[in-house]
Amino acid sequence: MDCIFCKIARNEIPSKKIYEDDYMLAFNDINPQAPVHILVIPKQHIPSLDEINTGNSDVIAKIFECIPPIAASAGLINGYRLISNCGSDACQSVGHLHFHILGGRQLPANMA
Ligand code: DGP
Repeated sequence: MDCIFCKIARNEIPSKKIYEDDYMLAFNDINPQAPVHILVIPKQHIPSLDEINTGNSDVIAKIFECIPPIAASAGLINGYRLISNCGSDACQSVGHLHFHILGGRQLPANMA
């Protein structure tokens, strides 16, 4: 698989890991848009939100269970934003499902 996030999940490309278990990996974004900018990915290759289904939604549930403690461990006591860009209109640039955790400053109210 020539997927950059699969390579990060396999430790073939280095990343600054925040959290890891059998199902997911959280690491710092290479181009942070906020003081805290963490990406959370499933280790299995799921291209985007559009490919979540009954066969892989257990992993998605595990990711969502882990997001609050990951945010808390990053010190995001005043809140954070969770984003997943899906497809070209949303400017998804890496074709491996990922969730951006953004925080550490007041974020703009209008995202569009
Ligand atoms: P998106 O536009 O939603 O597909 O976001 C992809 C994010 O992935 C973008 O914020 C930059 C980040 N990214 C791309 N390549 C790498 C990499 O090799 N390492 C890390 N840590 N982040 C990457």
